[in-house]
Amino acid sequence: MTKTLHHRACHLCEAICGLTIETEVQDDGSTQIRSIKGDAQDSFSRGHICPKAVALQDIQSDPDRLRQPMRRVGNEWQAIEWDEAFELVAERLSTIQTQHGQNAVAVYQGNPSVHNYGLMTHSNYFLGQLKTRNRYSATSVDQLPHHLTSHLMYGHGLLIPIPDIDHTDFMLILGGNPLASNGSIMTVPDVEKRLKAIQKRGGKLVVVDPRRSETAAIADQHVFVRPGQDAALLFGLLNTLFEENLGRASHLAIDGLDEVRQAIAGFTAESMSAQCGVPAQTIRQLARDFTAAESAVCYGRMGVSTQAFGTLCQWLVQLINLVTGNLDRVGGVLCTEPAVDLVASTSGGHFNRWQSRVSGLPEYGGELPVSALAEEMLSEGEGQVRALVTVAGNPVLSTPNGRQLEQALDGLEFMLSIDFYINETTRYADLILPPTGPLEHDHYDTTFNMFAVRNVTRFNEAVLAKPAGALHDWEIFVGLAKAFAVKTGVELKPTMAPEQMIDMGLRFGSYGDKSEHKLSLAALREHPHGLDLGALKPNLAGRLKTANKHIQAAPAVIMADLQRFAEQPTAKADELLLIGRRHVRSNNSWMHNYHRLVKGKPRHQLLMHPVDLSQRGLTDGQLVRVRSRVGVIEVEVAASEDMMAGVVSLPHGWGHARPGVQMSIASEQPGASANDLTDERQLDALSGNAALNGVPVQVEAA
Ligand SMILES: Nc1nc2c(c(=O)[nH]1)N[C@H]1C(S)=C(S)[C@@H](COP(=O)(O)OP(=O)(O)OC[C@H]3O[C@@H](n4cnc5c(=O)[nH]c(N)nc54)[C@H](O)[C@@H]3O)O[C@H]1N2
Ligand SMILES: Nc1nc2c(c(=O)[nH]1)N[C@H]1C(S)=C(S)[C@@H](COP(=O)(O)OP(=O)(O)OC[C@H]3O[C@@H](n4cnc5c(=O)[nH]c(N)nc54)[C@H](O)[C@@H]3O)O[C@H]1N2
Ligand code: SF4
Ligand SMILES: [Mo]
Repeated sequence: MTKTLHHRACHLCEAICGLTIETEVQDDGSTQIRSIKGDAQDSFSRGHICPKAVALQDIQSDPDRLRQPMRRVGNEWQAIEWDEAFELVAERLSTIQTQHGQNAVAVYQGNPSVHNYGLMTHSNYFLGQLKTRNRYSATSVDQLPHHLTSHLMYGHGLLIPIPDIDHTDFMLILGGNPLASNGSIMTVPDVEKRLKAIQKRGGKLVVVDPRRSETAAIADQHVFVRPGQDAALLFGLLNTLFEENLGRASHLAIDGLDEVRQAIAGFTAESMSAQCGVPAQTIRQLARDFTAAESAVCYGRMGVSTQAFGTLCQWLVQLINLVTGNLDRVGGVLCTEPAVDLVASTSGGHFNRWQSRVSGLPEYGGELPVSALAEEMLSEGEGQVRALVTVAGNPVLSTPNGRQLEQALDGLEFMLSIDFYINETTRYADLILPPTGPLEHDHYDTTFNMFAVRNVTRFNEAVLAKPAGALHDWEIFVGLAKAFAVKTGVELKPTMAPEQMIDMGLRFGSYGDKSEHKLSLAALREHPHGLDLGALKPNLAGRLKTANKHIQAAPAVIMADLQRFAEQPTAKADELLLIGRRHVRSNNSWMHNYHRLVKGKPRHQLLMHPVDLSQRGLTDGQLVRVRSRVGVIEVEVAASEDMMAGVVSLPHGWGHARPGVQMSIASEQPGASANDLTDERQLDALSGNAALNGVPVQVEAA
């Protein structure tokens, strides 16, 4: 029996750890995975691995994973051939568009899309042909405020400054829990060691979070904040920096800073304190500590982008780094210089060129906010959405008011899902096209090298051969594109394989043919543990894509949003506010079907402070009913001293008890969906991003 060692980056989350995977050919000719370990020879991840990567073998062997196209006939699923499937899609979608217009077909792309390079290179080969304005993705339940802020301030939505975690002396984290998430818009394998290294070199870690998270637990200081009110805290911080003259000059050309200073003059630490629940003295001291450090990073992630003032938060984060001289500075925040550079090779994006039909929400980069998707299906009239294509997503569990979306999906004329599970969303599809599994295709990270804390690059071959009759995601898109082009009489430009595109990206990039590195696909194949291209360096002046090559500190649409902030209604004292959380053994909605990840005590409970429990006569472990404007769920409650009083925490991605879901292990421990409570009308109105955090709820005994 032949054993082989493979080196492979893990692309389940943003950390892109190197793995060493041992396979063995069996007597019957099949190949089995023997072990999955961290790759100590990857200089970036240094052997780090988490439990999700070990479960890659479970994804591979999962009997519930689809391996051929499935067509729904009534409540039955029937296998069909690929060509027949492509023909069916082309026929149904072209007919619907002919009858009702191009916008009658909507598209939703989920999170794994950006982790799968073939999806990145080829999804638009087909989806672009649909020419619909109803494009949606997980971006608007996640990081949209980051893109919008970078687009407005730096001229490109992907030009996002990354914490220089390995060199900083002070790290202020708001709304991120990297010990559970392994870092986000900060690709940082081995994050716990890197955070502790800050402390070892005499630096400080401060976490702002309504829950004493795993990251807060190792921090030097943890500050509780009222959910959804980080903007108030950040205004107080920035105001203190101005008022106490704590700023440091920047080498960058900046427009609009005086305008900002004047506009926020009234937002003092004292006036912001009640709103965010942080004492004014704490806010002022935080500003002083931040500037006293030789270098410092302010980093705000998921928890602060998915709230009512998410874009203001991300803008304020940028300004705090900028005003203290930490933007584009070693030990502060720096932009990457990736080997395949989407900032250099694409335009800066656009915002609010058109709006959603029903609620008038703004597009960003050609996509509309997903909170509008259900109403675009349910509201009759010209332009109503009648068909949907989902790609690597599960919006029923991952977008606000999932129950309303279910109702909308049920009324569609046609739905196609490109996914390998029959889950809470794809069960509504007429047709499911399953791609190869994660170890069956090769990998180059087009997305997360852009956000890594070092400049790194790595190409890896598939670990397992593509099974006979299977197609990769990109091949599915090529098949769909061809069938659709024939049906609609469009002449399709030829395409090439993803790896050839990467080869071109590498060779034309700044480490390519014209550089000393001479990077190409062939060169990367010789370095299966990845290549380190060095620490991040100051480079922003040369990378800015604004018209006058200056940083725009006071973009007009952001300045206009200050009014909305100032006018927000004061919160009711007695209401509980719902927030979310992640766990290292869970991955959004789709990794609950692997025994090794879900075994042990349940992790989907509602966390609640003991005082809030006793006030309601509730006890630890009991079943409770949680109610919001849009819905009600039942879930077990767990008492937790780590919660801020008045705040409850529920992880998203659970709620697998829906009929028709074919995920046997996930269904045994279904949990409840946080997004049966989140509200599609609660938005960061500026960007249209969903405000998933800070949702008012009531909790009572079930
Ligand atoms: N309340 C609340 N809601 C949230 C969040 C929260 O914190 N709280 N987080 C939000 C965030 S940050 C995100 S990113 C979204 C995620 O939301 P989504 O992206 O909608 O959902 P996922 O759970 O990531 O589902 C991924 C799907 O892709 C499939 N899949 C996996 N790999 C592949 C592949 O290679 N190819 C194809 N074709 N399919 C694949 C899986 O089977 C699964 O069905 O959820 C958001 N929703
Ligand atoms: N294990 C695991 N890793 C993952 C994922 C996963 O599902 N599981 N998902 C991946 C994805 S798609 C993403 S986007 C990233 C996200 O990665 P992170 O941004 O690190 O997200 P979370 O781990 O959800 O941490 C968000 C924190 O925000 C806090 N929070 C909630 N509301 C507020 C608020 O109003 N203010 C403040 N200051 N804090 C608040 C929560 O308590 C929580 O601790 O993780 C990625 N990595
Ligand atoms: S942290 Fe875990 S899931 Fe993320 S890349 Fe590393 S091994 Fe994979
Ligand atoms: Mo995400």
